[in-house]
Amino acid sequence: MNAFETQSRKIIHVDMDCFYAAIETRDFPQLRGQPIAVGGQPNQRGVVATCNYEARAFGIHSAMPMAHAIKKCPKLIIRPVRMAVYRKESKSIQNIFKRYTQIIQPLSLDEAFLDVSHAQVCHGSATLIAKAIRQEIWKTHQLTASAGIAPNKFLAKIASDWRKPNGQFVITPDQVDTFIKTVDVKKIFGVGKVTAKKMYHLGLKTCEDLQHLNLPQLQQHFGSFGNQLYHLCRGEDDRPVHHSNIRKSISVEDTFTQDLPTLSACYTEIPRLFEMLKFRHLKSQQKSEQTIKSLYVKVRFCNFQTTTAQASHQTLSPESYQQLIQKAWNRQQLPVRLLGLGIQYHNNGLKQYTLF
Ligand code: DCP
Ligand code: MG
Repeated sequence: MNAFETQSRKIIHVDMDCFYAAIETRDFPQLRGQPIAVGGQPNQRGVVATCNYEARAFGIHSAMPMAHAIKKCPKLIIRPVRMAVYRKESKSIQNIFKRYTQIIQPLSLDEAFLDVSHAQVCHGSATLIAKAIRQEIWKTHQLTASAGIAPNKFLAKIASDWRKPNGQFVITPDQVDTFIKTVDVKKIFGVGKVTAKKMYHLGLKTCEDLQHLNLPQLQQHFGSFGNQLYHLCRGEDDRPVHHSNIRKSISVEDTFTQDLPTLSACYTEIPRLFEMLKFRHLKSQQKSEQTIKSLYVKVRFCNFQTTTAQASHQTLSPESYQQLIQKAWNRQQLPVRLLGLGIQYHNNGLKQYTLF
């Protein structure tokens, strides 16, 4: 990603409000206005998956044992988890996102990141897109969603919590410096209970406190996480939104009208196939930058048996494919009816951080 793109990205984080509980009250309107929790029964050591705001007022929250929840609120209505229903709703909500952008990364059934940097709808305004999406979810599903709009994923996720429920919050690029200073270190992904405790002991409560430490100091206290912290506490996060359309691999192949009789006949086909592959690779790089993990070939012999060979490479070269074809061909040494060349990509970005 180049500097221009990093600066100008527009990311939306959409998070449904009390997702499972909201579906329950929508489908069973007689429950409206009462404290309800979705989850397992208290006598079966069930836990709260989620609960509505009426229940939250009693101090009930996700992951709390249901037995504990019912003690806090004896009138609590417990609804069983209807996973199939929630999944269907989730899928249908994701279809709404697709009308605004193709770059969608669902994080769970009720949350997703959307990259709308290049979206044309709503005059390209991320604020208006978020509003339109939320309105459409309400109109078609009678469910409310909250959204955060920011130049990156980290900030967008924080922002979506700011006006919950049924609201949205925008952090413009020029507001990042001021905004991030007040953010609690616990909001930083990767900072779990243990790290948060350590930070509090060091007197580090906000991102501003973290900013006072230089990179070697952060590394000294937090090891390899220090480098990420250095950027995150400044509101910097260049992780791309990973849409499922991102290709994990691309390939080209050709079936020949006449079998290629020898290995050297196979070699003569490499330049043409290689050019086709290179073209597709470059085109795919324009959509999202991905690094090459390995190269592979597919060889189908005249007896219809197919074999593949693969090797780790960081760059494309016809020579690498020649070696792979030789390796695959040697297994049968028969005339060849189909040849394919392929590239496997790294799952970039995801390996860098693990969210949740
Ligand atoms: N969930 C779960 N177990 C948890 C946390 C969540 O099963 N420990 C499920 C139930 C939630 C859904 O995932 O409805 C989404 O989780 P959120 O944390 O986004 O919680 P909600 O959407 O319920 O509430 P909020 O309005 O705070 O987003
Ligand atoms: Mg939610």
